[in-house]
Amino acid sequence: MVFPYPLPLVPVPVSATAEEGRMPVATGFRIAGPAPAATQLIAAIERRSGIRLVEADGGAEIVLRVDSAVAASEGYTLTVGDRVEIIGADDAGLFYGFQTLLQLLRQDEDGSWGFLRAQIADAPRFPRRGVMLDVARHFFGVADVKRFIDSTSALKFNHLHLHLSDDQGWRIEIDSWPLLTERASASAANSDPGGFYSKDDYREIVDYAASRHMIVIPEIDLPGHTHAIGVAYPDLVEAPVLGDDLVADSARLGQPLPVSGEPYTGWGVGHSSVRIHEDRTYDFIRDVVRELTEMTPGPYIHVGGDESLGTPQADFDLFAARVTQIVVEAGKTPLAWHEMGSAGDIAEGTVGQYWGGTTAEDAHAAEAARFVARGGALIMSPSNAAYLDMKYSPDFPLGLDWAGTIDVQTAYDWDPTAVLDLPDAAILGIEAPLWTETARTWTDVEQLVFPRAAAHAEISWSPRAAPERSWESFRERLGAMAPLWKAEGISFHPSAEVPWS
Ligand code: TNX
Repeated sequence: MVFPYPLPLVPVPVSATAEEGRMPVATGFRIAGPAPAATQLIAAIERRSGIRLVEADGGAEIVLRVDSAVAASEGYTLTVGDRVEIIGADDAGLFYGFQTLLQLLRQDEDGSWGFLRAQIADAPRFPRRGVMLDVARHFFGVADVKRFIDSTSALKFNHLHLHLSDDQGWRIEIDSWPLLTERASASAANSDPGGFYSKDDYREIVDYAASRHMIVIPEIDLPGHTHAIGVAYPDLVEAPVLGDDLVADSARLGQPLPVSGEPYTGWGVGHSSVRIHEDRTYDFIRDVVRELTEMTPGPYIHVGGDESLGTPQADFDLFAARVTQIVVEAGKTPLAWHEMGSAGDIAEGTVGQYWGGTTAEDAHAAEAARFVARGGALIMSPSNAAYLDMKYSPDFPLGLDWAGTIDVQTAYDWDPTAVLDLPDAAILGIEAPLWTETARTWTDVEQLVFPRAAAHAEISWSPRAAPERSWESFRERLGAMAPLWKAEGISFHPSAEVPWS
């Protein structure tokens, strides 16, 4: 049988032709290809179906190889006929090719398994396809982060941004400033338990991510979102700014106000700032950036810059210039939330992360444009479409709603190059951030992330002109992901917008 068109693939490939019938697959079938792709595919097929393939040098039914001529970087071709052949343009392309193959693995009514026959040629629209996990508001350990890497790399995401510090806690061991983790890591939002990554933990995450072709971007949020730094080192920060909004919101939510030197467990923002005019502040930042650089093979260090309402504007601008320069001097590319574009002289090449709406306010658009004027580029995270922590609907039990509610269709129906009035080449791609004020458990995280991250994956991978690149097709194909996600134990939210199979 021909699988009812469209083929059940997310993100949808550049080109895909369904062919008649299935190629049966059973235990003992042979697979030939380079490590680690072959072993990763064997493990994934077994998790999904219980079928155990064996590695073989010749005569294999499934052949994997790399040939840079087949597609652009990260691309691949995949043929399922009487055998399977996947050719990656590079190792990442091979990895994405077998993720597509896993989506073609289906069980028949009689219980037997097969790959849907198809011919596919594929490559990504954007080089930067990211997700963010906020481990500061609520902490999630190495095993959870590995799960996150598995489930998002399967959707062809290739960057993992870890939000490692915020008012509520500091999450990464820094040898030269040991009190950060000794004193400021045990706390979290809602007075839940905190935690931190040792350097070995962090390296384990980086290595695991690399084996799934994901680059880790560490973020230390500065100069605001820094209350926890003051719990460890009081002389690095200013006294909390208790603005009217913070006082009113805290009373409404029944949350405490920040108190100097004590852990903060509420969700209010904009009350904390490092001291902008002290040399010791920059000694601290240089040390942290140096140690992060030593354990981060990827090109970026994210220095935050969002919602620094506790920092006077002139001080903020001065700080933005200095902190981005420190990252450049450490040999990395600075990344910052778009507000840092208010400063005239952020370091050249700094990349901005835009979190305004899909209809940009003038001030946000001007700040974003500044990164491009300084030779940098942008990553798009519009909060009313890409934020994974907004509620799906007003009555959804998890999430916030300050940027609106984001159902699956809203997560899908926007275009990264249509938000700002900038050349398409200035947009590196997108990132879908998960802030975790309301996500207290890993199940909470997965409910918010899935299925919306699949929409963001298609926006960042699939060309706008790809056949089937439409909401009507997407919701059908997304529904067909249910058996895969169930086999992987992913607690996705079964939104009523999607016909789940
Ligand atoms: C805004 S937008 C934040 C975070 C919060 C989030 C909650 C931005 C860069 N910062 O501090 O966690 O809203 O949705």
